Amino acid sequence: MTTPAISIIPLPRSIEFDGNSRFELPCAPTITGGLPVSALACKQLSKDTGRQWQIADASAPATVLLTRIEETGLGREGYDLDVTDDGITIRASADAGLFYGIQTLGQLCFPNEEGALPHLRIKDSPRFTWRGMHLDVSRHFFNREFVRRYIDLLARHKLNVFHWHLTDDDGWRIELDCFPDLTERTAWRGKNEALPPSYDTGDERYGGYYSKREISDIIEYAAARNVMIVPEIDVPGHCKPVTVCYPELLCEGEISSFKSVQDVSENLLCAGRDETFAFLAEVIKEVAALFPSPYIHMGGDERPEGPWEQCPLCAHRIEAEGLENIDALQGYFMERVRTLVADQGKTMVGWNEITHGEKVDQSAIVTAWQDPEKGIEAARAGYSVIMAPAQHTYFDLAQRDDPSEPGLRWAGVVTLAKAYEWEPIPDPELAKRVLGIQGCLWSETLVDEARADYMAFPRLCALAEVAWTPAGRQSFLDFKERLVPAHMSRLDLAGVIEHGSV
Ligand code: TNX
Repeated sequence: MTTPAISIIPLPRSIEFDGNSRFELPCAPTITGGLPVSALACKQLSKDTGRQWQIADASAPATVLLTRIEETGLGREGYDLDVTDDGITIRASADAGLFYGIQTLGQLCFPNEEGALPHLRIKDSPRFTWRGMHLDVSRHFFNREFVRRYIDLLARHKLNVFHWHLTDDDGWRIELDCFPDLTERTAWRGKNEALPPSYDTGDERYGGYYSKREISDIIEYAAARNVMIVPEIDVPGHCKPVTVCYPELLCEGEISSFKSVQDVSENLLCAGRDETFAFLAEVIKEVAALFPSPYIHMGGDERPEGPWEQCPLCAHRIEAEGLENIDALQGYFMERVRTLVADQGKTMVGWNEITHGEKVDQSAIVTAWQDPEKGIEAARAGYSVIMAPAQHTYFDLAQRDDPSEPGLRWAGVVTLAKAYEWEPIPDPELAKRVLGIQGCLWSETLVDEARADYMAFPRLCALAEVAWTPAGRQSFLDFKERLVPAHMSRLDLAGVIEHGSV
């Protein structure tokens, strides 16, 4: 018997073929059971296969039967999928599993020239519970249609977290009733705007933001696809819009000459002023009410040196709180922020610098970005960790050595092989602290949607397989065979405008 060519990404936990028989897809396939997943499935499968999928009426036998069963032994995101002479059955214990079964079915159906599926049985469930992708919408703005397509593409790759980097020095993108100035004034940059021009967008007025209504719609769109949205409000650095609107939150003293890594001045909130925390309490309260996710990302990365070191108010805070040094002040700041998040019944996530000064409670979650060692350190210190080492997961970095290749290079070049070949749990003893992995798409160089796609794909496909497939089943060579041409044609179909090297 020859193994039929099927190209599923991410590769399922197990696939068994049953002889050489095949099941012919009818011209108008039907789905039964599993509402509301089945309605979405009909839409997606019709688009992907060019056939008219419909919800079956109960009297006729259906092409696909979706069943919720008590226990599959595969968790809430797991499913099993059977193709026999009688048709296709997908079983799962929750909608998430049914949805993922449908994604796999979609890949069995396209590309598929014969219009027939081999008899098989797939048993599948994810390796990690946190399978994320991030998007920076501040350095360049991406409209809601792009964000929806991005979420759809995440879901098709069985990724389940969208980390939405909503605020940074180059634009505030989330509408808040408590501080409407933030979007009215600093969602825009340009020659005559509150924020100066940056990242090649020149003198013209450039920017945009999402209204609360639009955000709620996107949350709903994501939830239907088993994607949780974790919003990020990045503090205390990366806060230029905040300090433009509310300069009273800046440190005292001569601070304008201090610059952040990205060469931005006056983007750091003062740790000595109580007003800073009063401001953050209101912001966090409104963000917590808007997003159903139990997590809020509060940043904590890349605090520029200088302002806190020379600020009399920060010096006073250090003394009053008995803090040892500036690192401890940073820890103090993020721990106070964590408490504000916890007051809203949520858990704070932060970039690995939140461990500086050893003040932040271990209930916070750490996104380890600088290198894998940072993740190991945080896990050893008792934090749950999301592994996002730039060397493997930063898709804003160039994907080839070629100097003409777009993208940053501060952590080297992230080839497709590097995005695929890495182990998120370098030390088995820390396994239970590693919640999962995440890719990041920072947008300094993402001048438009085509460029964003070019940087994200196909590296995102590699990330998805590292996040989902058991380590022992991963093989870069095999992945590439599934990627080209089959999966690349799916990316085209899903609207990916341009893609990077394979
Ligand atoms: C570091 S990752 C940053 C971002 C940049 C990114 C560019 C992190 C927490 N901070 O502000 O956009 O590098 O790769």
